[in-house]
Amino acid sequence: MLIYDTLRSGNAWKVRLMASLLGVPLARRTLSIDRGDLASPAFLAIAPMAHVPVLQLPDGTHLAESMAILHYLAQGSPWWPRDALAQARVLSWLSFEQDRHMKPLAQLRLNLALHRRGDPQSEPYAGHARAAHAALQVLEAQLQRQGAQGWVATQDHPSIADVALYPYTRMAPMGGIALDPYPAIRAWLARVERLPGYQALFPGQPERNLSTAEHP
Ligand SMILES: N[C@@H](CCC(=O)N[C@@H](CS)C(=O)NCC(=O)O)C(=O)O
Repeated sequence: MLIYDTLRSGNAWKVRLMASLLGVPLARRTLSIDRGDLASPAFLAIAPMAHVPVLQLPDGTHLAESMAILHYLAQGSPWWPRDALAQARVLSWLSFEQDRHMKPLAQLRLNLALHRRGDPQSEPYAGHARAAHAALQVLEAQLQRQGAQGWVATQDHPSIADVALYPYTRMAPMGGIALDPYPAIRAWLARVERLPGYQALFPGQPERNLSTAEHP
Protein backbone atom coordinates (compact mmCIF):
# COMPACT_ATOMS: atom_id res chain seq x y z
CA MET A 1 0.00 0.00 0.00
CA LEU A 2 1.01 3.61 -0.47
CA ILE A 3 0.30 6.72 1.57
CA TYR A 4 0.01 10.21 0.10
CA ASP A 5 1.28 12.57 2.77
CA THR A 6 3.18 15.81 3.31
CA LEU A 7 6.49 16.00 5.10
CA ARG A 8 5.10 17.31 8.39
CA SER A 9 1.42 16.32 8.39
CA GLY A 10 0.46 15.06 11.85
CA ASN A 11 -2.62 13.38 10.40
CA ALA A 12 -0.41 11.44 8.00
CA TRP A 13 2.03 10.65 10.83
CA LYS A 14 -0.85 8.77 12.55
CA VAL A 15 -1.11 6.48 9.52
CA ARG A 16 2.63 5.84 9.14
CA LEU A 17 2.85 5.20 12.90
CA MET A 18 -0.05 2.72 12.76
CA ALA A 19 1.43 0.84 9.79
CA SER A 20 4.80 0.66 11.50
CA LEU A 21 3.30 -0.57 14.80
CA LEU A 22 1.43 -3.25 12.84
CA GLY A 23 4.49 -4.18 10.78
CA VAL A 24 2.64 -3.31 7.56
CA PRO A 25 4.96 -1.96 4.83
CA LEU A 26 3.82 1.38 3.45
CA ALA A 27 5.31 3.21 0.48
CA ARG A 28 5.19 6.99 0.72
CA ARG A 29 4.43 9.71 -1.82
CA THR A 30 5.17 13.04 -0.19
CA LEU A 31 3.32 16.03 -1.66
CA SER A 32 3.76 19.75 -1.08
CA ILE A 33 0.91 22.11 -0.16
CA ASP A 34 3.10 25.12 -1.10
CA ARG A 35 3.72 23.67 -4.56
CA GLY A 36 -0.05 23.27 -5.04
CA ASP A 37 0.06 19.47 -5.21
CA LEU A 38 -3.13 19.08 -3.14
CA ALA A 39 -5.09 21.26 -5.58
CA SER A 40 -3.86 19.45 -8.68
CA PRO A 41 -6.44 17.58 -10.81
CA ALA A 42 -4.40 14.38 -10.41
CA PHE A 43 -4.62 14.51 -6.60
CA LEU A 44 -8.27 15.62 -6.55
CA ALA A 45 -9.14 12.64 -8.74
CA ILE A 46 -8.04 10.29 -5.97
CA ALA A 47 -8.77 12.58 -3.00
CA PRO A 48 -12.01 14.54 -3.43
CA MET A 49 -11.60 15.99 0.09
CA ALA A 50 -8.29 17.56 -1.03
CA HIS A 51 -6.46 16.62 2.16
CA VAL A 52 -3.75 14.19 3.12
CA PRO A 53 -3.50 11.48 4.32
CA VAL A 54 -4.88 9.30 1.55
CA LEU A 55 -4.15 5.58 1.41
CA GLN A 56 -3.92 3.69 -1.85
CA LEU A 57 -5.36 0.22 -1.22
CA PRO A 58 -4.14 -3.05 -2.74
CA ASP A 59 -6.96 -2.94 -5.34
CA GLY A 60 -5.82 0.51 -6.50
CA THR A 61 -8.71 2.47 -4.93
CA HIS A 62 -8.15 5.21 -2.35
CA LEU A 63 -9.26 5.93 1.21
CA ALA A 64 -9.22 9.38 2.83
CA GLU A 65 -9.33 10.61 6.46
CA SER A 66 -6.89 9.43 9.09
CA MET A 67 -9.55 7.85 11.36
CA ALA A 68 -10.96 5.77 8.51
CA ILE A 69 -7.48 4.69 7.48
CA LEU A 70 -6.49 3.68 11.03
CA HIS A 71 -9.72 1.69 11.30
CA TYR A 72 -9.02 -0.06 8.00
CA LEU A 73 -5.39 -0.88 8.82
CA ALA A 74 -6.16 -2.17 12.32
CA GLN A 75 -8.87 -4.66 11.31
CA GLY A 76 -8.10 -8.11 12.71
CA SER A 77 -5.39 -6.77 15.01
CA PRO A 78 -5.48 -6.03 18.77
CA TRP A 79 -5.41 -2.30 17.96
CA TRP A 80 -9.16 -2.56 17.14
CA PRO A 81 -10.95 -4.43 19.94
CA ARG A 82 -13.45 -7.18 19.10
CA ASP A 83 -16.15 -6.32 21.59
CA ALA A 84 -18.80 -3.87 20.29
CA LEU A 85 -18.78 -1.71 23.42
CA ALA A 86 -14.99 -1.56 23.46
CA GLN A 87 -15.09 -0.51 19.78
CA ALA A 88 -17.61 2.20 20.63
CA ARG A 89 -15.36 3.54 23.39
CA VAL A 90 -12.49 3.77 20.89
CA LEU A 91 -14.80 5.65 18.49
CA SER A 92 -15.67 8.11 21.27
CA TRP A 93 -12.01 9.07 21.61
CA LEU A 94 -11.50 9.27 17.85
CA SER A 95 -14.41 11.68 17.72
CA PHE A 96 -12.91 13.74 20.55
CA GLU A 97 -9.60 13.90 18.69
CA GLN A 98 -11.17 15.25 15.52
CA ASP A 99 -13.67 17.54 17.20
CA ARG A 100 -11.75 19.10 20.10
CA HIS A 101 -8.12 18.03 20.15
CA MET A 102 -6.47 18.06 16.72
CA LYS A 103 -7.70 21.36 15.31
CA PRO A 104 -6.47 23.83 17.97
CA LEU A 105 -3.17 22.00 18.40
CA ALA A 106 -2.62 21.75 14.63
CA GLN A 107 -3.47 25.42 14.06
CA LEU A 108 -1.04 26.58 16.76
CA ARG A 109 1.79 24.40 15.44
CA LEU A 110 1.16 25.30 11.80
CA ASN A 111 0.97 29.04 12.26
CA LEU A 112 3.23 29.81 15.22
CA ALA A 113 5.98 27.24 14.62
CA LEU A 114 5.97 26.23 10.95
CA HIS A 115 4.81 29.46 9.27
CA ARG A 116 6.10 31.70 12.08
CA ARG A 117 3.14 34.04 11.78
CA GLY A 118 0.60 35.18 14.32
CA ASP A 119 0.72 36.53 17.85
CA PRO A 120 0.11 33.84 20.48
CA GLN A 121 -1.48 36.47 22.78
CA SER A 122 -4.07 37.54 20.17
CA GLU A 123 -7.03 35.86 18.53
CA PRO A 124 -7.45 33.38 17.06
CA TYR A 125 -4.32 31.88 18.66
CA ALA A 126 -5.21 32.71 22.27
CA GLY A 127 -8.53 30.94 21.69
CA HIS A 128 -6.79 27.96 20.13
CA ALA A 129 -4.53 27.77 23.20
CA ARG A 130 -7.53 27.77 25.55
CA ALA A 131 -9.18 25.04 23.46
CA ALA A 132 -5.94 23.02 23.34
CA HIS A 133 -5.53 23.14 27.14
CA ALA A 134 -9.19 22.20 27.61
CA ALA A 135 -8.69 19.15 25.37
CA LEU A 136 -5.45 18.17 27.12
CA GLN A 137 -7.19 18.41 30.51
CA VAL A 138 -9.82 15.95 29.26
CA LEU A 139 -7.11 13.59 28.00
CA GLU A 140 -5.08 13.93 31.21
CA ALA A 141 -8.13 13.07 33.34
CA GLN A 142 -8.93 10.06 31.14
CA LEU A 143 -5.37 8.72 31.33
CA GLN A 144 -5.38 9.15 35.11
CA ARG A 145 -8.67 7.20 35.28
CA GLN A 146 -7.23 4.45 33.08
CA GLY A 147 -4.23 4.02 35.39
CA ALA A 148 -0.53 3.62 34.71
CA GLN A 149 -1.01 0.38 32.74
CA GLY A 150 -4.09 1.50 30.81
CA TRP A 151 -4.42 3.19 27.45
CA VAL A 152 -6.72 5.98 26.25
CA ALA A 153 -9.77 3.85 25.50
CA THR A 154 -8.68 0.32 26.43
CA GLN A 155 -6.90 -1.49 29.23
CA ASP A 156 -4.86 -4.45 28.02
CA HIS A 157 -3.64 -3.31 24.63
CA PRO A 158 -3.40 0.14 23.04
CA SER A 159 -5.97 0.95 20.35
CA ILE A 160 -6.21 3.18 17.31
CA ALA A 161 -7.36 5.92 19.73
CA ASP A 162 -3.82 6.04 21.16
CA VAL A 163 -2.37 6.30 17.66
CA ALA A 164 -4.86 9.02 16.70
CA LEU A 165 -4.18 11.13 19.79
CA TYR A 166 -0.40 10.70 19.86
CA PRO A 167 0.99 13.01 17.09
CA TYR A 168 -0.68 16.32 17.89
CA THR A 169 -0.26 15.76 21.64
CA ARG A 170 3.43 15.03 21.08
CA MET A 171 3.87 18.18 18.97
CA ALA A 172 1.82 20.46 21.27
CA PRO A 173 4.92 22.32 22.59
CA MET A 174 5.64 23.53 19.04
CA GLY A 175 2.50 25.65 19.31
CA GLY A 176 3.44 26.97 22.75
CA ILE A 177 1.43 24.39 24.70
CA ALA A 178 3.79 23.04 27.37
CA LEU A 179 3.03 19.55 28.63
CA ASP A 180 4.48 20.10 32.14
CA PRO A 181 1.01 20.32 33.80
CA TYR A 182 0.02 16.93 32.34
CA PRO A 183 2.03 14.12 34.02
CA ALA A 184 -0.23 11.27 32.85
CA ILE A 185 0.01 12.51 29.27
CA ARG A 186 3.81 12.71 29.47
CA ALA A 187 4.01 9.15 30.85
CA TRP A 188 1.64 7.91 28.12
CA LEU A 189 3.66 9.59 25.33
CA ALA A 190 6.80 7.90 26.65
CA ARG A 191 5.01 4.52 26.72
CA VAL A 192 3.84 4.95 23.11
CA GLU A 193 7.43 5.75 22.14
CA ARG A 194 8.64 2.49 23.72
CA LEU A 195 6.20 0.32 21.73
CA PRO A 196 7.85 -2.05 19.24
CA GLY A 197 7.54 -0.53 15.79
CA TYR A 198 7.17 3.07 17.03
CA GLN A 199 7.94 5.47 14.19
CA ALA A 200 8.98 9.10 14.61
CA LEU A 201 7.71 11.93 12.38
CA PHE A 202 10.99 11.67 10.50
CA PRO A 203 11.64 7.92 10.59
CA GLY A 204 14.64 7.03 12.73
CA GLN A 205 15.00 10.61 14.03
CA PRO A 206 12.77 10.98 17.13
CA GLU A 207 14.84 14.02 18.18
CA ARG A 208 13.25 15.84 15.22
CA ASN A 209 9.61 15.31 16.28
CA LEU A 210 9.41 18.96 17.32
CA SER A 211 11.83 20.34 14.75
CA THR A 212 10.96 23.21 12.43
CA ALA A 213 14.08 22.78 10.28
CA GLU A 214 13.23 22.96 6.60
CA HIS A 215 15.34 20.09 5.32
CA PRO A 216 13.56 16.71 4.98
N1 LIG B 1 -9.81 15.14 9.27
C1 LIG B 1 -8.67 14.93 8.43
C2 LIG B 1 -7.79 16.15 8.47
C3 LIG B 1 -6.69 16.08 7.42
C4 LIG B 1 -5.91 17.36 7.33
O1 LIG B 1 -6.25 18.39 7.94
N2 LIG B 1 -4.83 17.29 6.55
C5 LIG B 1 -3.99 18.46 6.33
C6 LIG B 1 -2.55 18.12 6.59
S1 LIG B 1 -2.28 17.65 8.30
C7 LIG B 1 -4.12 18.88 4.88
O2 LIG B 1 -4.16 18.05 3.99
N3 LIG B 1 -4.17 20.19 4.62
C8 LIG B 1 -4.25 20.68 3.28
C9 LIG B 1 -4.53 22.12 3.20
O3 LIG B 1 -4.67 22.74 4.24
O4 LIG B 1 -4.64 22.60 2.08
C10 LIG B 1 -7.90 13.68 8.87
O5 LIG B 1 -7.97 13.33 10.07
O6 LIG B 1 -7.26 13.03 8.04
